[in-house]
Amino acid sequence: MFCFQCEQTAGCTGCTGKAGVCGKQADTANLQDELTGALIGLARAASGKEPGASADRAMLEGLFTTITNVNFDSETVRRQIQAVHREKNALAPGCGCCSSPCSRTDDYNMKQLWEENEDIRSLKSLILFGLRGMAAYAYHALMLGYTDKEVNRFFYKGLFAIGEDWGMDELLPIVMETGTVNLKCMELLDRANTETYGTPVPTTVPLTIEKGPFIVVSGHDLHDLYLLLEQTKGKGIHIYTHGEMLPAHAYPKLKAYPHLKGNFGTAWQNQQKEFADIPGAVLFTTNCLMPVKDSYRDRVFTTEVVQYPGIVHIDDKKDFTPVINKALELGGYESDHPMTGINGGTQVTTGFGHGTVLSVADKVVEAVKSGAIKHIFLVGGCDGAKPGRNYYTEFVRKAPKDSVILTLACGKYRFNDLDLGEIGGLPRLMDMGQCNDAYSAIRVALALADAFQCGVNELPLTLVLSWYEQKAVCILLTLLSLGIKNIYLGPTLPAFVSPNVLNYLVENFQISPISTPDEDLKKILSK
Ligand code: FSO
Ligand code: SF4
Repeated sequence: MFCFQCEQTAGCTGCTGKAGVCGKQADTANLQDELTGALIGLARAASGKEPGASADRAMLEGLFTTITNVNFDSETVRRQIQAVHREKNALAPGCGCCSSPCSRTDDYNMKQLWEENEDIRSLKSLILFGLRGMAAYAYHALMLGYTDKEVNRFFYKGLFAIGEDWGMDELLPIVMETGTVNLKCMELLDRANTETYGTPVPTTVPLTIEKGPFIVVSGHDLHDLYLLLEQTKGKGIHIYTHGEMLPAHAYPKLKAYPHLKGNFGTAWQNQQKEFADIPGAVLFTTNCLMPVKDSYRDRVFTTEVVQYPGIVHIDDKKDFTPVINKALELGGYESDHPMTGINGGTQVTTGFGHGTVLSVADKVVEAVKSGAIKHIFLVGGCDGAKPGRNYYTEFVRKAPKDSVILTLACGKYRFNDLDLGEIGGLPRLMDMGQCNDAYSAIRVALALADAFQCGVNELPLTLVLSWYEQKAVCILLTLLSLGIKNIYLGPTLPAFVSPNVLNYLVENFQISPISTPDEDLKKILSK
C-alpha cells in the first residue's frame, strides 16, 4: 500500500507496509486505489457525454469512501468497484467486448500516480484529495435533495486530468478550479442545510450527559441526525452530538426536539478513550471513525458510506431500530454524568454562521472602526492526534483581548470551552459550524471587505488553520482560488506538497507554516 493523504501519515512521508497510521489495512488501501482507478475510468468513459444521476451517485460515494477514517471494510469497497464498472459500461457500452481495444476508457493504475515525478504527483494529489473532500459535501447536499450539475461535472473533469500525461501548466489551473468549484459546493450544502433545518442561531450546548438511555451521533450528516431524532421521539432516549455534529444544535428545526440534549466528549481523536465502556449507543454518519476497541464494539453503528468490519451498518432504508434497542438495553448512566471540554469548561456555544454574524454586521464594522475590535482571527480546521496541536489552544488564549476569534470544524475542541468574554455585546469566540461552514467565514470576510471598501487581504483578519484530512484540502484550495493570502497552516505541512509546489504557494499566496503562538501573533499584529 501507499497512502499519504492525511496529516498523520507515517514519518510525514507516506503509509506503507501492512497498515496505515489510521488503522486502514493494506488490502483495503489497495482496493481504495483500485476504486479510485475505476472512477478515473468512469471519468474517461464520460468524456463528451452526459452521465446520469446513478453515475454521479457512484462517483460521490466512491470518492467519499476513500477519505481518511471513513471506510475500513474491503468488502464494501469491492462492491463499489463493481458499481462503478456497471456505470462505466452503461456510458461506453461497446468497450467491454471491443475486438481492438484503444484503452481510452481503461481504469487507471494508481501506481503510476504514486511513482510520478514529485511535482506532477503533488499537483495531481491536490486535485484528487480536494475532490475527495468536496465529494463528501456534495453527498450531504444530495441526501437533502440538493445537487448541482456544474459541481457534479467537475468530479469527472478533475479525475480525467489525473489520468492524463499532463504537465504543471495544464494541472495548476485545475488545482485552482477545484477550489472554485468547492466554493459552489459548500454554498450548495449551506443552502441545503439552512433551507431544510433553518438558519443557525447562537446556542449554548451543555456537556453533561443526563441519566437514562442515550445515543451519541457523530459525523457531519444533519439528515441522519434528523431521522434519528424522529425515530426516537417519545422513547425516553436522549440524543447527544459528537465531534463535527455539534453545530446541529443551532439549527431551529433540530433544536426543536427536546430530547436533543447536549454534546458528548471532545474531538474525534479522543473517541477510543471517551467511548470505552460507554453505556449508550454511538452512530457514525461520516468520518472520523477510528479502529473500534472491544470495550465498545457492540454499541457502535455506522451508516452512509462509513463501514467497519463486524460493525452493524444501517442501510439506506434508515431503520435505526438496532441503535435504539442497543441504547435501551444499555440504559445509560444512573445519574447525571458531568463531562467537560479539554480546558475544564462545562458548556460550549455554536450557531454563529453567516446568517447570525451578518445580521450584526453593522455592530462588527462599528467596533472595528472605533478600534474596539483590533483584529479578527479565524482559527479553524481539523483536530488530530499528533502533538503540537496545543498551539491552537495557546494561540487563542494569548490572542489580545481586543480581538475576536471565529472558529469552525473540529479543531475548535482545543479551545471552545474557554470563556473569552465579550467585545461590544459580541462574544469574542464565535463558532461558525462544521468544516463546510468555511462558506460562512468566506461570506463574512467578503461582506467586511465590502463594508470597508477594500480587498479581503487588506482587512485586519488572519486565518490560522489546522489540517488533518481531505476536506481541509478542498477548503484550502477554495481560499487560494479566492486570492486569500498570508494563511498560517499547521501543525505540519502536507507530505504531498513537493518543495517546488510549496515554493509556488509561498511566493503567490505567502502561506506560512505555524511557528509558536507568541512569534506568529507578534508577526501578525505588527503588520
Ligand atoms: Fe474534523 Fe474529521 Fe470536518 Fe475533517 S471531524 S477532521 S476536516 O473529518 O471533516 O472537521
Ligand atoms: Fe496513512 Fe492517512 Fe492514508 Fe491512513 S489516510 S493510510 S493515516 S496517510
